[in-house]
Amino acid sequence: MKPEILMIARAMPSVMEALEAAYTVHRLWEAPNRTEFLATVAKNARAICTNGGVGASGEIIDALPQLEIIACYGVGVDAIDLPRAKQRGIPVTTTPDVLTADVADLAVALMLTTTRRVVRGDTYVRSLEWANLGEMPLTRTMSGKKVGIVGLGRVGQAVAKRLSAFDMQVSYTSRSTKPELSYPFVADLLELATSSDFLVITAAGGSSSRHLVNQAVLEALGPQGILVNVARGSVVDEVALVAALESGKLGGAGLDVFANEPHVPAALLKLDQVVLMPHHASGTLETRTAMGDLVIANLAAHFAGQPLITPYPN
Ligand code: 8YV
Repeated sequence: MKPEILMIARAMPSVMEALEAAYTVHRLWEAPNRTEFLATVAKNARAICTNGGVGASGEIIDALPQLEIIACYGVGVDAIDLPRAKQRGIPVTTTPDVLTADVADLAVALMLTTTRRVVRGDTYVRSLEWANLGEMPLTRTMSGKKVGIVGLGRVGQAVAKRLSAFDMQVSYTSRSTKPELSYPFVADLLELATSSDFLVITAAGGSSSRHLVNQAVLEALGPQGILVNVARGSVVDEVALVAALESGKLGGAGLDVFANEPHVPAALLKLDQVVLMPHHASGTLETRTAMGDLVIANLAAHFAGQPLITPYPN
């Protein structure tokens, strides 16, 4: 008999097919009544398969007495109730490394599209403003400017590496210094924002980083400053972000993540100094396939009694 697993959110079709071939998959997102579904249909699930955005709440973990493992299709574990999982002795796996390059690429793309107004330029051509009004307003240079990276983990380091090709001066703040890297460490985020033209957030989400980027930090980044976030919406005080952008105290923002996804504050939708993406930094066929392969391999290892491939922390 196939082991039963609870899927909290849908994965790409090839991953769904592979999981369905090996397991009896209970799809929580299709359940009209989640509590009832967990208590009846899914109650014998031995694994949870989830993603970085939705995670696994303590309530879901508690609802599954047979639960043995949580496999996350992503690297962020901020939405997984880790203390609850630990209490039950349930290991968690994530998908590190395979998404690093794509997430870093999107961070750089957001920096460029925001500062060079690529989305605005596209509209300018399509709407015939170019033909009718002439040259669009001037944009701002990215190459050679100063960047502050918030959280110099795998993704932050990959962003820094890419930015050296743009002759940018990279500094960072992080939970711990990385003496093996040559970038200057700035302990105080306010100081980092004050001295940066771009602030790029690649830090993990969760309670310790919640609203780290607040009104003071945004205003320190300043009227020409650009904020880029490919980490978690929770790291930024979104109300303060909207206010800083509306008042011109912050120059622009390139955002892949938001506080209450998939809902984005209406005020942000009206601002053309902002470039928005639907939490899609890892959303390429190549990376999502590799992430899916890791989820499948971790579950297979677990059910074969083998060591997990990428247990968290990793
Ligand atoms: C994914 C993420 O978009 O890795 C993470 O933590 O948030 C993203 O890579 C997500 O997990 C897949 O839906």
